[in-house]
Amino acid sequence: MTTGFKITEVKAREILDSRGNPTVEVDLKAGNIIKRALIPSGASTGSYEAVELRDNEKRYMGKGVLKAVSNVNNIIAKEIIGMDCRNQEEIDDRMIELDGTKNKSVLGANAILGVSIAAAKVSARLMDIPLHERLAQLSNNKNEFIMPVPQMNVMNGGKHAGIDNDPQEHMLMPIGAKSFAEAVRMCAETYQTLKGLLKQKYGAGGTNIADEGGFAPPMQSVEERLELMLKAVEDAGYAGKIKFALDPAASEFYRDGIYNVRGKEMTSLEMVDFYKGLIDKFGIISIEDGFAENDFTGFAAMTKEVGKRVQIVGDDLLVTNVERINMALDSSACNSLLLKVNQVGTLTEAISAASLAFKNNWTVVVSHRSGETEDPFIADLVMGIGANQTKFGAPARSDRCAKYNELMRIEDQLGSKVKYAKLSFGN
Ligand code: 2PG
Ligand code: MG
Repeated sequence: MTTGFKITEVKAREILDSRGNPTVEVDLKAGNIIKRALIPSGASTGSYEAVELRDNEKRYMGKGVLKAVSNVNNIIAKEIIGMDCRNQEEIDDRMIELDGTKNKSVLGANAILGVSIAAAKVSARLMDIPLHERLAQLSNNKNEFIMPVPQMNVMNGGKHAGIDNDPQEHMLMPIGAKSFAEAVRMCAETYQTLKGLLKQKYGAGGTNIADEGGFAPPMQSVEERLELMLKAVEDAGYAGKIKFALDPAASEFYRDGIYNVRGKEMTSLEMVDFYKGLIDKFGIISIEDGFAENDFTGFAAMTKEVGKRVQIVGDDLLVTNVERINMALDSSACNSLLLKVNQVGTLTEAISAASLAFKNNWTVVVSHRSGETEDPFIADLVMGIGANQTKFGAPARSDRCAKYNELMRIEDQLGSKVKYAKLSFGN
């Protein structure tokens, strides 16, 4: 190994995320380069996710992450210092071994992931290549780079807006854009148009926003939200060019075999009909977590009914985990993976999850968490692995825009060589 690639310092600290809760950041040094990774945090988390270690003590209402910080500084650092920062798999394996559990409950996925991502960033810089190129190397992606189609969450409900028994995300998908910058503009204009419509209808209070920057007006149903979104798209001049996606996050309103959507109780099969109605009426082309995390039967029924024309995405269902993806493949439960690195806790494992999805002709959507930071890492990740779709929240608030801005920079730097993704569904 050239000594210039040897990891010489690893240092974690506690910082705040976009919700004002503590999270972990890690600085890692090799050669003369120090890079930093900031870790996001979910609210509607799946029960099969890797463990986000919290202190459960008085400070920060139990949400402190000093144990995770100490695990990086006192346990992981000792093992990792001296390793070659280019050996991503070895670094990640070493941490997995050190933790020794299936769900990273000893050291914490938040501790481990910080080191994993920081190592990838430092290696890219030392190899003198852009981060997205380095991530393409790590994921063995030899295709041309393609700009992704974003799913932008402009109307928030459910846990992210503090409403019970309510679908969570109502998103714009600008499939008719010619470039990523144009996709961002189309969605940002629609977002501002929607803001105007909400202000007219409810006054200033109607434009309050929730965790991911989308509006959380006092509306009673998904239909009402989608209707206003449709009007905003038309008023902004993008009819037909922007389609819709939903993430109901259905585990949050499922109990004892019954889904409760704002007081309306439905079985899995009734939910399939409910979604089919929305798909036809509003031009929805993607539905994530339309069913609860263990309702493989509901997911499979939905995929069978509409899976040829609609993207059926597994989030809590799959938790970026190869074992869960294999279960979904066995039961034909979905046709798309939502990829969240902190659900599994290392870059290497997240890349394996994406590879398995691609190998089975699924699509992959690279996603933020509802609690985010200013780290734009996932923008490089979507380019690197060639996922073609992102989910980064509304085109508002710096924690969300950091990712859109990073992708616009990458597009600008790649110039005319880079094309905007054409999706295989929804056209
Ligand atoms: C989701 C995510 C991100 P959270 O359900 O897809 O939008 O929410 O990070 O709260 O799990
Ligand atoms: Mg989700």
